[in-house]
Amino acid sequence: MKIFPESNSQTGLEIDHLFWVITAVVGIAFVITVFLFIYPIITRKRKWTKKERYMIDTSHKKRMWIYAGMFLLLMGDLYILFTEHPIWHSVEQTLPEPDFKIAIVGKQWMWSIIYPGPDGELYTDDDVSAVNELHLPVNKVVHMDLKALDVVHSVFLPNSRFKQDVLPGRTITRWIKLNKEGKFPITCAEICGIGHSAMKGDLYVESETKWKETMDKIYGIKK
Ligand SMILES: [Cu+2]
Repeated sequence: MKIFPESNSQTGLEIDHLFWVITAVVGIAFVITVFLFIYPIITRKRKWTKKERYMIDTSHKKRMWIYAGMFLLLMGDLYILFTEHPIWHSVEQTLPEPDFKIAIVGKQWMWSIIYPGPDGELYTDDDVSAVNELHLPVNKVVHMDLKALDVVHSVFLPNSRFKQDVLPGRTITRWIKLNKEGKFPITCAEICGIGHSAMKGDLYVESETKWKETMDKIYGIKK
């Protein structure tokens, strides 16, 4: 059964793995909890008119069951914490050296992609902007300066499991490294007005040679 869209990054696969870890741990806790609620009801022999007490007695032996449950829950939470922390750290708290830098600006209702131009530097005179069309090289670290012009938007690359809110007046730099060539969707994941659902773009992940040709085309360089 396929639940997630095809992944195009290593980070994406790690996040998927994390999803299943959390689902399993929380799922087991859920099943045990529901069982503990329902089992006494269906095996109950006393009259329904009698008021029930939570605990019949508070002996040490009975309390041990409560402590055991709390301990298991704590272990489950710690397991999730230690599994997710390295992924969180690499996604959110590190910024590896970039091979390429671009800026994505969200506005009602489109994505403006700013390429650095032939000099490779963003925010210089030769920058070139495109609408809803993002071309990135495969297996390269890309830094993205994410911004919004008018209201809050959210850059969502479902295949990369990447989502970042963008706010007017603020530049958020995130990194991404894609390992699969192809065409993937870019969408907005924050209700941003009447045209929100139409705020879509295309992400093209290309081999280095193909990508360089595309860049030359976008920059208007004839060979
Ligand atoms: Cu939007």
